Amino acid sequence: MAESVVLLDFWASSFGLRVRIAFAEKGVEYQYKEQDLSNKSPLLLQSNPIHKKVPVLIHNGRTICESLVIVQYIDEVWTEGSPLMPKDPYQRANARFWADYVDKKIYDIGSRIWKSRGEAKETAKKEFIECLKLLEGELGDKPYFGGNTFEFVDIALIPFSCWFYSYETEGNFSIEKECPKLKMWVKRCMERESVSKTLPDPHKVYDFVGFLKKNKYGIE
Ligand code: GS8
Repeated sequence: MAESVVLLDFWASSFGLRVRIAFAEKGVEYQYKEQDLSNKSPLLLQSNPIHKKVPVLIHNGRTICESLVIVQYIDEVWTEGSPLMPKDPYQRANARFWADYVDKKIYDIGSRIWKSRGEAKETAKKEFIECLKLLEGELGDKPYFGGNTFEFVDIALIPFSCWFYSYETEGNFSIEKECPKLKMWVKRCMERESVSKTLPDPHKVYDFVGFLKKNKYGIE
């Protein structure tokens, strides 16, 4: 029986982009089903009844939710190509720690930059730069978070880079100036086809941020 691999996703979702990059790294073909998050489909609601969020992977009729869980699942099921998780248990635990750090911080703080004003915006911006500096410290002088190979933490973080332009423009700061090594890492990752062909144009994301501000949050 032919395999059925279906991804429920939304084009600008950094979480969904992780899954798309993981599939590109593995060279796995899948059916992409764009979701309308303002009017969720019965398929999405049935597939992720707990969180009702994308991404959702439906593999041979069985659903897997949560982007980092899905990336690890992909790595375990499609073993061809280079592994996405480090081999060594300590390195693997460390990778999970930093991916979890990205999850707990970047999206929420980044969103606060463009959703807030005045003092709150300044606080969010400061917190965001602090997070990036910590991540830059973990990267150190390595080409990737995974050392010489593009791995789990790289996949967890790189999708947010297409939102960086929005955070910088809304917050009036420069990631290149604050965290030059992290910016170099973004450029290095963009040299990979799995990343450059998957990530949307940062200007398109910025337009989307403008749309959300106006239509969803009522802020100018
Ligand atoms: C987060 C997914 C998420 O926030 C993961 O998969 O890693 N921890 C989860 N998905 C958003 C789209 S990206 O902003 C989503 O589906 N939102 C719909 C909603 O909140 O109603």
